[in-house]
Amino acid sequence: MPHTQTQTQTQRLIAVSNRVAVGTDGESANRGGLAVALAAALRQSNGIWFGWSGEQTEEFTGQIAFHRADGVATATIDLEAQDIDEYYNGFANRTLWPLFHYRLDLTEIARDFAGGYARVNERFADTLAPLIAPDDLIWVHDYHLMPLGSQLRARGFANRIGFFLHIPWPPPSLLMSLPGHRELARGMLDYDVIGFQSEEWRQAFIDYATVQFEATLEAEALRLGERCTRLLVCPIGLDIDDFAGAVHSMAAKQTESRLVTSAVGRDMIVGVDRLDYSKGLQERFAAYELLLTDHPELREKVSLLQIAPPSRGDVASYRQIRADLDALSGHINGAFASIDWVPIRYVNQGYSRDELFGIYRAARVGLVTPLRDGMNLVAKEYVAAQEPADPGVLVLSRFAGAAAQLPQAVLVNPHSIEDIAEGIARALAMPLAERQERHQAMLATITKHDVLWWSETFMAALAEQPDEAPAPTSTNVARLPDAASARR
Ligand code: ADQ
Repeated sequence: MPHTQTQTQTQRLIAVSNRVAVGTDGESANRGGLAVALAAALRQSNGIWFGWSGEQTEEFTGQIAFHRADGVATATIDLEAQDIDEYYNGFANRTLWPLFHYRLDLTEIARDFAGGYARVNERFADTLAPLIAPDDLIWVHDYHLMPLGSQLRARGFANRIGFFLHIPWPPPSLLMSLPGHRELARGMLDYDVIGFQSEEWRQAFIDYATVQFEATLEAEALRLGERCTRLLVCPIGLDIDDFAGAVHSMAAKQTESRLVTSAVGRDMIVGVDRLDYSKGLQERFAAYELLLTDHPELREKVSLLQIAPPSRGDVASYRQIRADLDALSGHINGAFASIDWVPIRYVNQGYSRDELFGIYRAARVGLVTPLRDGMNLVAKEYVAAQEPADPGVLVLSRFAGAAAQLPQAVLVNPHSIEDIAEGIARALAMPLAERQERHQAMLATITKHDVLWWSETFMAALAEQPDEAPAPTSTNVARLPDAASARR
């Protein structure tokens, strides 16, 4: 049934994501920015967060486990082994993730994967359906659940339903290599609002939908028949107050001073990434090797700390990258180390937010060089952790969504080891006044467009009735810095 009433802030939010990122035992399992932002919106509206528990069950029953964690109601379901293989490890992580990160070479096309993906999205829709009231706002997250909106429409739900894509949307020519691409993309137009991390991903979606479906662009919405989908550029941010609050924590101070003490007279370069082929780690290591080769004066004067906890170990391409990086770091250390200097410290574990803050702060250069990334929060965390009077320099991939918001970083082409090496050398030599100026500008952006701004902006668009939708100059859409003003 169509909405006619004016919507208010009190409408209940149902957030849906593959995993629910708050603990089910009263503890926070993963207090990432997403958890914080959604938790605030969910608490405010007395909402529910629905998703997979992460647990496996013998046979799917659709039984929902309800919990309350940190004041947030969660509803989770268990999946059976075949679902996890075909939907999560299969279509999500072996088909969509590589394809949407422009890695056609790693994209696995398998009918079972597509079938499992459709089945699990139907299971999500069937299980969620009884929880939905007519006025609820539904916010679906990420590439695991793209068809969920159309699955809910097929079950008769006329609620406002929005979708946020955390990763890039690929160019049409890449997407078209996926069997079933039309159905997948067509389903997206059943959402009322789609949020993208950057204008580039939004434009790629428009390019595809206007050609494949003859959808028409009206202001910032795509119209296809009766349905109108608003396309929002809404970059995710940090929980800035919480993150910057780590400056007072004992763990941050201890970690920073431990690193500073161990690196007397040396500049530390830091990388912090999930171990993933999209993060450009092999190229990064090769660039560091080139830096040491071309700049002998930097040997013994710099060190690279790369933190990369393994992820998705069930997928072969992830085991491969791990083996590659072990070999590369061993090779570089073998070639350059001296009795009291190790060029690369490569650490495969996770750290707490406070420890990460201390690590970022001790580093003269933050090296963030993904080959492709929806946003990249590490870039923002590195900037937020710096001491404004003596900040380090962010070296950032042009192909991360974050580059559109942070043109004051030293932007590099992550495919070119020469460009990365030159960027690191520039960062290491940068005078204090320039470092301060660049840092100040980036910090202002990160502070203004934090994670609460992100969720409030999306929620405002979701709650808006179609005839209330603003003209294209709306101020609730991120006005991103002019890329032309970017300094290399
Ligand atoms: P990710 O690909 O996981 O996220 P990213 O945005 O960098 O990438 O987020 C990683 C988070 O994990 C950061 O908050 C970081 O601090 C944390 N992390 C990484 N290594 C860690 C370690 N060793 N110890 C502890 N914490 C660690 C996806 C998309 C991104 C998008 C986000 C959010 O791929 O492009 O920015 O979602 O939308």
